[in-house]
Amino acid sequence: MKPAKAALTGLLAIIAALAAGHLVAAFVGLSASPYLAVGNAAIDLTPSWLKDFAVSTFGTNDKLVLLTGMVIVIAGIGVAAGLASRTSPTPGTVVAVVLGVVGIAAVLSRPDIGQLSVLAPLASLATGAYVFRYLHKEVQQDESRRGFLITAGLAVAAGVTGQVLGSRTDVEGSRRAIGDLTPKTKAPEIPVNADFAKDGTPSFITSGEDFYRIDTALSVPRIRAEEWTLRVHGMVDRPMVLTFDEIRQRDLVEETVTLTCVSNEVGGPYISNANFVGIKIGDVLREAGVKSGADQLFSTSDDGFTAGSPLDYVLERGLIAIGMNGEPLPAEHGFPARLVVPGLYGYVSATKWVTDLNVTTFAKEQGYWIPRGWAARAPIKTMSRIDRPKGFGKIQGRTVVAGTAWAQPKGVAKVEVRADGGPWQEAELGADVSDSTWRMWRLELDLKPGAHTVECRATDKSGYTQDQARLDPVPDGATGWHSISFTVQ
Ligand SMILES: Nc1nc2c(c(=O)[nH]1)N[C@H]1C(S)=C(S)[C@@H](COP(=O)(O)O)O[C@H]1N2
Ligand SMILES: [Mo]
Repeated sequence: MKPAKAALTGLLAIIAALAAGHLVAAFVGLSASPYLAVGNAAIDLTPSWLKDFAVSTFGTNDKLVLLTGMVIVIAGIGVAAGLASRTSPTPGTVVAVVLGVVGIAAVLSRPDIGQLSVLAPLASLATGAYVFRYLHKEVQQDESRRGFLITAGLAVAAGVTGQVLGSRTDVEGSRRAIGDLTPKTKAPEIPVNADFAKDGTPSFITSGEDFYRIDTALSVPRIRAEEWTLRVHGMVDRPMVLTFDEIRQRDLVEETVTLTCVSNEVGGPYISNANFVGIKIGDVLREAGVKSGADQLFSTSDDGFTAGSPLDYVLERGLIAIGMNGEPLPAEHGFPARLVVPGLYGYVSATKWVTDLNVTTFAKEQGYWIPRGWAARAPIKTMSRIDRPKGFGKIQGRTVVAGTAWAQPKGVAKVEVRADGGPWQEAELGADVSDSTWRMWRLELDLKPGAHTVECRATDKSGYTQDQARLDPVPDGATGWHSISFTVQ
């Protein structure tokens, strides 16, 4: 057999094998693609000094460098296997089987991949062995041209189809593959009297679908956990790169935290509450060793959004969250990981799809919204909202006023309500779950038929009662008492 034809036989067989694996992986989770699984296993096996070197040398191209290197190695193996099989197809078949087994081992070694995923490297093994023997026979019968063309065509079609199908379902596959996130420290059980949902407050825990969503992303960044990394650098002694697996293998904590958007108007909807699972940023930063003089944690998302958080807040209570309400984060809320810092508005803390943590100073870096007119430092203001009655509603019978109050991280101590400018009356409060969460309240009023206006105001645990002055959300959050007008019939 001519060397060129022998080499091409090996090369095409290996391409066909990878393409078949990629196609099957589109259905069982793209990270099961033998090609990607071997790459990810290589990343995991890489010592962290080499990883840090690759990231600092090639930046975000480090993955491209790795995958290109793998193409060259794999092509080389294919050519060598072909050349070794000039008289008999056995050596090439053995290579196909050995590579298939390596692929299976790579897939099985990944803790984030389900059992079914093994079908992808199995498909590669079978295709590689079959195509190699088929081409080998065609070459010996001098009908190689047709065989080469068919194989190349089918391989390209399978690979492209796998990539298109796979990258579409990709993120959901990656989320599913993660399965349950079991925190070592669970958030305390939410007592039944934490909300007054039947009186019109939101439910204490907001579901992923109901959770408010604010971001600058035109399309939700689609990042798979298997390929995601978080870089920690800047004013630290030991820069680090964390993978999703490294984070989930640490002691996970669960905390109930209420997120709030600075652009929320008085009475507005941009506030929600969830059980977040993750690790303490403080633990990571202490491992990295924060240098003196740093006062800002500057976080960057995959889509380029940035936020700057005061380092003291972050060290005390910041989380790198990978789960929300018992599941991996929903794609819209930052999958695979986001920051959650109780007490800070989202735009200066809650970076979704976070990929980079830079320990720096406020003097040096400005987050996305700061040059656009918003304050660099934005702790959440003590506020409250009336959820029922609805504005301009009509009420039959007794009047129940119910709502929400928040003052993360101080906590809500008291909510008062008044009708028609009369005396303030203290509302009944829902269970005090955590100072990082909202607190629900309700009050029954005895109002005569006719038009009425009710107002509410919260007092936090530091003793501060929220300001009456109506301020716009720009630059650091709205203030003012929420009021609702309605009619009792
Ligand atoms: N990547 C990214 N993260 C982001 C934002 C963004 O625009 N891009 N918006 C922030 C703002 S302003 C808020 S209020 C919170 C909202 O988080 P949520 O959409 O999960 O409720 O995310 C923060 N994180
Ligand atoms: Mo926000």
